[in-house]
Amino acid sequence: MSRMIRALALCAAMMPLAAQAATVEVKMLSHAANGGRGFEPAIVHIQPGDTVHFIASDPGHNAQSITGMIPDGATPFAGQMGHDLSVTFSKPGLYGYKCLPHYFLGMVGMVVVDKPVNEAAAKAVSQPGAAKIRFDQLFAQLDHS
Ligand SMILES: [Cu+2]
Repeated sequence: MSRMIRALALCAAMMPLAAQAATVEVKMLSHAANGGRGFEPAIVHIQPGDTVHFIASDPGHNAQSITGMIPDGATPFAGQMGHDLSVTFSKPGLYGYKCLPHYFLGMVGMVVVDKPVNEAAAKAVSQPGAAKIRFDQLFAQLDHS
């Protein structure tokens, strides 16, 4: 193998490390697949450095992290009502989030960055109203994915 070809092969082998960060879209909806208000998709799996773009598809919603449901040392986030929000996630772990006015109605979602290392702590957070039912569904989905 010539030195040039060897160098090219090395570059190709290293490509995944240099892969561009991805952006994933999550819609904030008044009529999600389950019939009620919700985030779609409700669970997204991404890698550190990737961005989630929350889209204000319908008015009157936001996305904000739930205290106790993000990894240690991670930065909480909170979008403005009715506005898109882009969040870049760097720390691995599970991020539980809510729509503030519809939290108790179960408008919640999860972002999983690499592995849900803080899943047990996130599960232990007490949830209001229908948010508990919805999170039970999402955790069950996560555990079987
Ligand atoms: Cu909402």
